[in-house]
Amino acid sequence: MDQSNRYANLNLKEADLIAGGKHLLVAYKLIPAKGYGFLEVAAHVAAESSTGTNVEVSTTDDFTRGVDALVYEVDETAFGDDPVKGGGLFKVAYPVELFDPNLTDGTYNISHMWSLILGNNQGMGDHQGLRMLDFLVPEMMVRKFDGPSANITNLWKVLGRSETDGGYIAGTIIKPKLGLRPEPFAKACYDFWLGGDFIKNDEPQANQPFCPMEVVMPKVAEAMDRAQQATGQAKLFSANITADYYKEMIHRGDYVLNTFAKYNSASHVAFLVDGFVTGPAGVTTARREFPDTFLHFHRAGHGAVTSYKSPMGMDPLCYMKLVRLMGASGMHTGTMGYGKMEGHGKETVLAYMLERDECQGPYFYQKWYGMKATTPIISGGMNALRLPGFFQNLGHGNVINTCGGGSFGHIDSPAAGGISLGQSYECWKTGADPIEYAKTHKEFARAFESFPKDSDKLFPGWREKLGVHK
Ligand code: RUB
Ligand code: MG
Repeated sequence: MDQSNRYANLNLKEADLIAGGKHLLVAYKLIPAKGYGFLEVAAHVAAESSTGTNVEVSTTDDFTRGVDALVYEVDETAFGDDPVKGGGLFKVAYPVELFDPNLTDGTYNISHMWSLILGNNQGMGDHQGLRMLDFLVPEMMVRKFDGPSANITNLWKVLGRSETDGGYIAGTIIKPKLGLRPEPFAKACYDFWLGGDFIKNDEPQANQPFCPMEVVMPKVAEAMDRAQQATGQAKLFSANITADYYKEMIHRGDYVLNTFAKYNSASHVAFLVDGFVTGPAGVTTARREFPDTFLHFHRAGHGAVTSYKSPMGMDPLCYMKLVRLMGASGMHTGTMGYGKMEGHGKETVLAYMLERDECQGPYFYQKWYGMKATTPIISGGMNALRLPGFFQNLGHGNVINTCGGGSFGHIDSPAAGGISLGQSYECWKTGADPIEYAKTHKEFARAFESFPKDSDKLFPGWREKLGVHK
């Protein structure tokens, strides 16, 4: 049934909708299934995502019609006819009345918003692809989401740095991903902390029988204390507290904080939550139960909905916006084409959307009205050689970066790996030529020998220039 006479109004002007502040706007890419018209399917999306279904229902009244979501802009050929990347563009205006304030405190919740704007419409049979490209949240809604309570400024404070421009946080992920028992795990932490700032649990490291949390965490806390004494510097640990049940998550969080508190280091702890698999409920549990602890949003699994390989799901930018609204302190943005995960250089907007108070997205200019920034976390196949190009592309280095292979793959030691990361940042910040810089910075220089494939690609002729003949 073509519902475009009810769920589309192409006379509405976007500028008026934005000025009115009473709608949440969404831009979608659509490939209709064979035999269906573009506007017909777009209108079905608006219906299915608001007041309608695929047929007229007798229970609809005038009030119901007043809160219909409406298609207000259509460009059927915007992206061409490629079966994955192609399709047309349409935009929908959702009245704010459709969204769900909490019973307890009137704040909005992402679970509901997500299921409305990218829920049932994903499974509709009359399209071959429906992907959310961007959305605009009006001020009255932005102000009623939790947003972050902590971010990189809290970590800079612990590290004794400037709280406005504290610079790069050099981190790692304990590798191997699984299979370390408590002693070797804590040793790996200590060895890295001799050279770097921040360690995170790899996302599957939890409470396995070969490395129980209640055995390994005390050892990690003790290793942190020793590393702090050995280096005279503060160190940070992001502990995985992901769990299905909120009480289990809170229990893990309390346990970790109490364990580090024995060394006065509770503020040196962040909580890693696999926010894609726990969903907003898991993230909000951590955000609200532990507002003083940096909430590290790891996004394992997100590719199932954000990959550019799919005509479905949402662009990563939308995911960043959802995560800032939820209140994560830090969020993985990928490496913008410089590491091993899918991505490209123009994705700097993912970081800017998290950090800035106003940011131009691909379709909408989002204002955050003073909501705290979410810190970009750069991770996935990075090392000291890849970082200068990354910083250059992003334009700054006020990020957390975790290099697992890039630290534990350094040929000298994990500490040398950690030092090489900090040197790489200094090299970029001072505008030095990486080869010249390597001549006087041993750990950075040895990164060239540790990752020769990258060296060959990024710095051709490096062997001759650095006198390496092996
Ligand atoms: C990286 C790693 C992280 C991924 C996540 O290990 O284990 O979980 O970076 O990716 P390594 P993303 O540094 O050895 O590659 O940040 O894209 O979500
Ligand atoms: Mg990982």
